[in-house]
Amino acid sequence: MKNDRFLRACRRQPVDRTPVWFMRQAGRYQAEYRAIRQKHSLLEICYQPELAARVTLLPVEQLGVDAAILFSDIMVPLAGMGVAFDIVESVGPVVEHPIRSAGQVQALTPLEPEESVPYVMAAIRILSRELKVPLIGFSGAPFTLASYLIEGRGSRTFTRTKQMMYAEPAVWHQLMERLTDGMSRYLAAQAAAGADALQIFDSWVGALDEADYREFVLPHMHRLFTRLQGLGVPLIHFGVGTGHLLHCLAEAGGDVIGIDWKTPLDQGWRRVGHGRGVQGNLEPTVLLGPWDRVAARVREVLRRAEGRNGHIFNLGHGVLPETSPDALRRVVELVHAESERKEAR
Ligand code: 1CP
Repeated sequence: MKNDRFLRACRRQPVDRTPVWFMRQAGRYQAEYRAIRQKHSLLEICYQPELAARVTLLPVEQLGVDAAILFSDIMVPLAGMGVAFDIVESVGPVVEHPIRSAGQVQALTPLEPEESVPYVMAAIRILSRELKVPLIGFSGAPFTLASYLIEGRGSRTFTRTKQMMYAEPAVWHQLMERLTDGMSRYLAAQAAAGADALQIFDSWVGALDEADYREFVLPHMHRLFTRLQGLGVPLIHFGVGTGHLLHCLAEAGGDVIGIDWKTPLDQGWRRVGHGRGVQGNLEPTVLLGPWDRVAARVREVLRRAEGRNGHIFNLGHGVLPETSPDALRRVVELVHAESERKEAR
């Protein structure tokens, strides 16, 4: 039988132990991943289902986490919408022709996931046969994807993205609608192929204030979550630097809201509302420090969760490449040991 404590926590049901997984749990901190990357580019891994499945499985075997996340990238489905891009060493995604005009938005093609990104669904089918823990499928959220499409690469200030929002709101909303439509089809196809839960990464939306989030993002996210609700799988809504927006993220949708490390978990959970689950929120960099400090900070996160149903332990953002696999393994053990509930179930 599959380990279901992650799915039970998503639904705020009692669990025997707090479930734990890590964003970016497959990656550079693993010697096995680095060895595979010597031979294959990141996109090659994404495009070969057997390879993507193998990389997805690595941390599950090594760390004992309670969920797997599909190895892919938020940019991958955009290839199916006619966007040419690459993922460049130590830069990240680079878009060949950044979107700056209404014509370019109109030229985006509707996503047909099974036709244009069949390898993603093939990897999910392999994994749902092989895994003993639930599989998390994912996509980028429209704002975060739009920021890469408009800036052409990662950004610290999101100047051009905001410029389009303010100066050409009609074009902005049209782009957000296309991305919302594409990602809702993409996520539905992942659930149909066997993904047990779906996480929507709005990694960079913390760059907006509440008024701009409400005007330029929330209606699209609300539409996305409304469409996904019917799939019957738990939905996780995550962003970084969103302490000031957590109530808006909850309003937009998601069964579980991700909390980054800058907001204490109990405060974040109050802002989200106790009627939802939360995921988080150990500061990822703490893992580079001595074990005593790591253990104290893990206990602090659990203390702030107060044993309430609906907590999924994670980092506040992705695992850093400098992290030792051993530290992650010990965190999994500690979370399980500290959170063991005697009379659950
Ligand atoms: O080869 C490498 O190791 C390069 C680093 C890398 C990795 C491991 C990139 C380039 N993408 C990925 C895989 C990836 N991307 C996963 C699966 C790994 C896992 O979680 O186990 C996932 C979920 C993503 C999603 C992703 N890509 C996000 C959202 C999550 C987040 O971290 O906030 C974002 C923003 C991206 C863009 C991206 N892709 C790669 C990099 C270095 C970046 C960020 C660049 C930037 O700062 O703008």
